[in-house]
Amino acid sequence: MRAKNVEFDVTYVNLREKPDWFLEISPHGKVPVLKVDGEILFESNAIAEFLDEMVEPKIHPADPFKRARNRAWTDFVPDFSSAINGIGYSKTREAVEEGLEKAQKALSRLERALATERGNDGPYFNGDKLCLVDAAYGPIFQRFARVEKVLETGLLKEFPLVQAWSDALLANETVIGAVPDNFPEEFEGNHKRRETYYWSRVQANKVAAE
Ligand SMILES: N[C@@H](CCC(=O)N[C@@H](CS)C(=O)NCC(=O)O)C(=O)O
Repeated sequence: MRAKNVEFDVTYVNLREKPDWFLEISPHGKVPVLKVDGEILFESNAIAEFLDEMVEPKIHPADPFKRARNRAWTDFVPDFSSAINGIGYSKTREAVEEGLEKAQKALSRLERALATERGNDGPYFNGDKLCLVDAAYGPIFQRFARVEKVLETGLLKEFPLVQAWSDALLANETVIGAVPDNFPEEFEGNHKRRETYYWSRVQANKVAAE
């Protein structure tokens, strides 16, 4: 919606204590849910495509082949996010190492996609403009960047096209503005509850800095 300059209100939901009104409107009990003109829509990709159909300028490709392949790469998001989030959610250094191996497989697929799909220098998935694939991957890179700042795995170094894509997304105002002001605290709180290795390193760094 930021990419489309649409006016909207956001209600953040505590997913550990889902309110009744939310459970009534969200068929899977998950966020995001979009309410527009009294109608309820759910599932990120369905919402994103709906918005792209309804509000100009379109950011999904006009060419049906390209559009289908864009959808296919957006369908890869759950696998990709599970591989990348696995690193941050690991509870031990050994688990981080295993997570890095899994993530490399997922990243090499994306590296190849960027090399073959685009036919230009980007920096976004389709070229110089943000598209729905970018909107789907942005939050994953954004979260991994916080983890990487602390764990310094160097994971993206082997994947220069993905690295450049991630850099462009992290610098994009639409992506930056997609998280609430208290995102850092929420992010750390989530890792504290999960007792992740990342969180233990954040604590160790704090002690070392004192
Ligand atoms: N396929 C869904 C996945 C949404 C999803 O997993 N949302 C998470 C937060 S990122 C959620 O609401 N989790 C709460 C739960 O599963 O109970 C989409 O893309 O919208």
